[in-house]
Amino acid sequence: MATTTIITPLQLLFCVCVCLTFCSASSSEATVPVGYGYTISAVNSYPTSISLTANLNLVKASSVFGPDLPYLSLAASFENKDRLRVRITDSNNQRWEIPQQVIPRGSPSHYYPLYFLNSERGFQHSLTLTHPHSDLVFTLHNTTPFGFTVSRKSSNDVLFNTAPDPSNPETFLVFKDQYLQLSSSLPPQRASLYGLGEHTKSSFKLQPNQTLTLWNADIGSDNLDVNLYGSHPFYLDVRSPTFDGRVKAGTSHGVLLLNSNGMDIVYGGDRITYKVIGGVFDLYFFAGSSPELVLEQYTELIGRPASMPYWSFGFHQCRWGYKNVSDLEGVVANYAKQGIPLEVMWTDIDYMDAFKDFTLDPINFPLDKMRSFVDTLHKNGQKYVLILDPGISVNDSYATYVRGLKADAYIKRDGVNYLGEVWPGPVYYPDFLNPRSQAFWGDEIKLFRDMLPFDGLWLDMNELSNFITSPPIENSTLDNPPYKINNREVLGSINYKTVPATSLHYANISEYNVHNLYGLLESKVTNKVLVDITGKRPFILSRSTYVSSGKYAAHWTGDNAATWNDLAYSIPSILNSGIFGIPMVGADICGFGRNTTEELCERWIQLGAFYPFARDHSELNSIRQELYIWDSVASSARKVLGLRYRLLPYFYTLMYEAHTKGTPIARPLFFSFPEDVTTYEINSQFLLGKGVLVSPVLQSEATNVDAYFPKGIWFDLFNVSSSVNAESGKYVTLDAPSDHINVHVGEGNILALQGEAMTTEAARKTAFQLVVVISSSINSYGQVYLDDGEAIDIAGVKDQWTLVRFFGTLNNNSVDVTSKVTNGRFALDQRWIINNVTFLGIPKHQRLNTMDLAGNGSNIVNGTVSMRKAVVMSQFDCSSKFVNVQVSNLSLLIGEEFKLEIEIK
Ligand code: MIG
Repeated sequence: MATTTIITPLQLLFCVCVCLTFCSASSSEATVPVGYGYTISAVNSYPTSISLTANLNLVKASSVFGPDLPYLSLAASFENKDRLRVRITDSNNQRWEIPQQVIPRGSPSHYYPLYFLNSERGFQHSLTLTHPHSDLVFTLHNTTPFGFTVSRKSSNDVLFNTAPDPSNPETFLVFKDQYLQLSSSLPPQRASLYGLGEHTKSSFKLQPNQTLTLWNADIGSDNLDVNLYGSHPFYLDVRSPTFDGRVKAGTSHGVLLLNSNGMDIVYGGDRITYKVIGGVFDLYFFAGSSPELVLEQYTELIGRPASMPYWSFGFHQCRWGYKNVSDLEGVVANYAKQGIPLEVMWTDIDYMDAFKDFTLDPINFPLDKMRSFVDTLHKNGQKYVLILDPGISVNDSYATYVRGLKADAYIKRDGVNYLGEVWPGPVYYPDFLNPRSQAFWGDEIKLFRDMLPFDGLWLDMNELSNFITSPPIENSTLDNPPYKINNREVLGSINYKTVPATSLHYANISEYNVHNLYGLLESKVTNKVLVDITGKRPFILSRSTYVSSGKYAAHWTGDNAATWNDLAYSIPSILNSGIFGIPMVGADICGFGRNTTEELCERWIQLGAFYPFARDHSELNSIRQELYIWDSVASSARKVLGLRYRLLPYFYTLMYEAHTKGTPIARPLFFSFPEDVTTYEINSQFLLGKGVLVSPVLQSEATNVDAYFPKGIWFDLFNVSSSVNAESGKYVTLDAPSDHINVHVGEGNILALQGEAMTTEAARKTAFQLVVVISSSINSYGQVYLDDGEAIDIAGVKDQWTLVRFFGTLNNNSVDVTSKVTNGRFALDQRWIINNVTFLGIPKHQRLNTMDLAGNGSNIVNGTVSMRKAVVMSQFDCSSKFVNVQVSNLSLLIGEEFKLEIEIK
C-alpha cells in the first residue's frame, strides 16, 4: 500500500506532461478514459473531531470533456448524529452551488489549517471519522486513486463505496469544469433503491442497467424512463438481510447529491455512477435506519412538506377545454345532482384572454359571471383553483407585461430579455431569483385575486417549457456542453424547447446552473405571496419540482394518458413523490391524454379516490370524463369517495405527520413492514399511513386482484365483516367486481373516521367513529389531528388545535380503548363527539360478556349517560375466527380523555 507523498505543483506539471504523452500514444483503439482519479495529499482530522478535511491531487491528466481540476478539497462532517455530509469541490475556485436563500441548510464545515500527511501521523491505509452517537462511519482510503466509504458501525454494512476498480475508469472520481463523475459500488442483490426522479416507471424499485437523467423538461409523463418535469437526486436504499444476520432486513439509509445541474445517473445494480455537468459533489448520507426515519432525516435537511388546507383533500374536477362559465356551472350542478362530492372546480388556460396570465376571456369567462360563479362555489362550501403559466405575453397593450418590463423582471440572454414562445405566442419569463421579479409576480397575483377570489394556484409549464428551441450561442460550452446528458427530446441538446443555458438570471447566474430550480423558485415565491395576501395556508400545485419543493407545493404527475398502463404507473409515481418530500400528490384521474373509457375511468376513480391529491383532469379535445358521465362510474365514485370522505380526518392527520416528520401520506408497504422483503418489489399496492392497504384493479376486464398482505389480520373497510388473515405475508386473490376496490385496515391500527358528505366542510360536522383493530401481539394505536384546516401555523397557538391519541388493548378478559388528549380545548369548542366505536378482530374463543365505561373527567358522565342508550352489537367475522363488536349511540367528547372497556371473560 502506498504512503502518500506531497506533490508540489512543479512535480505535478511534470506528471501531467508525462501522462499526456502516454495517453495519446495508447488511446488509439480503446476508449479514452475520462479521468484517472485523485490521491490524498493531506488530511486534517483531530481524533475527537466529527469532521475532517482532505486535499486531493489529480493522479494524471486527461482531456476528454475538458481538463481536470488539479486540486480538490474534500470535507466530511457529521452535521448531526444521523446526517453525514461529504463535499468535494475545487480547492482554488468557488464553483456553482445552490444558494442558501434557495435551499437553506447548514454551511459546509470550514477548512481547518491542514497538517500535511506524513508517515509519522500514521495515515497509511485508511482513516476513519465517527460520531459518538452515530451509526455511520466515514473512511478515507489512501489508495491510488483514493476512495471513501460510508458504512455502519453496528453491522459493518458498507452503504456507499467509491473505491475505484482499476480495470474500470468509470469508477474513478473525475472533476472537470463541466464533467463530474463519482461512482459507488453497491452490494448486488442486497440493495433496493427507490427515488432518483422524476421519471415514469413500471417498477417502483429501480431496476438495474438504466440511465436516469435529471433535467427538467415538458415531456408527457406517459413516456416511460425519460427525464420529466422535476429533478430529485435522492435515493432511499433498503437493504436485504445478510445471511449471518448482521444486517436486519429493511435497514435503510438515504443518499442525496445536492446539485442542481443536469446529470445522468447510471444505475447498474451493483454500482451507481453520477455524471454531472456542473456544480460540486455535495453528498448527504441519512442514517435511517428505518425508511420512516430516513424520510424524517431527509426532510429535516430540505424542509418538511407544506401543510395543506383541509379542503384540498376533497375531490377536484378539472379539464382543459371548458368552454365558458355556464359549462363550469353545468359541471358543478351535475356533480350535485348525481350526489357525487365535488370540493374544488378548476379552470385551465381556457379562462384567460388570449392565454395571458391575470386576464379573463371577456366573452366566455367575463369577470362578472366568474365572480358570481366563484361566490356561489364559496356559498356552497366549494373552492376554485386556476392555472398560471410563467411566460408573460410580449404585448405593449398588456398591463402585466408592461409592469414586468418596468420592474426589469425577465430572464435575459445576450443583454436583452430572452424571447420564448408559449400559448400566448412570444413571451418573456419572470426571473424568480430576482427580488424585483418576485415583487412583480406577487403584485400581479394580488391584483388579480382582488378581482377574483380564487382559493389556490396551479403552476404549469415551469420546467421551463418553451415551444421553440433557440440556436446556441456560438462556441458556448453552456449551450453546448462537452458531455451530453441524455435529455430525452433531442439527445445532446439541453436547450431543446426550454430557455437556453446561456440565458442569465439575477446576479448573472446562468440558466445552465439554475434550470432545474425554476419550478421550485416559482412555487416558493407564490407560496409566500399567498400567505401574505390571504393569511391562510396556501394551496399550490406545481408541475416542475426540485429538492424541497414539497415545502411549498403539491404536485401532480403531469400528462399521463388514459391507458391501463398509465393507471398502473401512477402508483410508483405517487410513491416516489412521497420519497422526494412531496406527499401531496396525485395523477390525473381517468387519464389526461387520449379518450378514456367507461371501464378505465371507473377503475381509475376507485384508485384515485385514495391518492393524497384526487383530481380528475383531461386534455383538450379528448372526450368528457367527469365522474357523472357514466352511471357505473358515478356509482363507483359515490362509493369510493364516500370512503375517502369518511377517511378525511385520517388523510388530514397523515398530512400533519408529513408536515411534522416528513413521513409520506401514501407509502410503500415496506414502510410498515421493512422486515418483509417481498414488500420491496411491490408496484401495484400502497399504504395510506401505517395501516390502510389499497389494492386496486389495474387490468381491463379483471374481476379479481392478486394482492399481497403482509403479516397480520386485515379487515375490508367497505365491509368489516370480511377479513384476510395472513399468518405470514402472502398473496391472496380477492374478488374485485367492477364496482369494487379492495381497501383493508391492518391489525394494530385505530382509525378515527367521520361521516360521508358532499363537501369537506359538511363532513367535518359529522360525528366521529373509531375503528379499533385489535391485535393479539401488539397494542393498537392511532391518532387524529384537529384544527381549523387553514391556519398557517400548524400546531401553533395552543387553543387552535387538538391532538388525540388512541390506544387499544386486548387483555385476558377485556378489550379496551383509551384516549390521550393534547390541547383538548379546540376540539371541545367544536363539540365533536365519537358516537360509535367498532372493535375488529377479537379472537373468537373470547366470549363477550358485559361492557364497562371507565375513565376520568366529564366523559364518564357523558359515557354513563350515553351508556343507557348505547347499543352493543357483536357478530362473527366471515372467517368465523373473530368477533367484531360495535358500540353505537355513544356521545364521547373527542376532546376529553376516555376509556371504553368491554369485558369478554
Ligand atoms: O401545453 O394548460 O400538464 O395539465 O391541461 C400544455 C394546458 C399545457 C400541460 C399540463 C396540463 C394542462 C395543459 N398544459
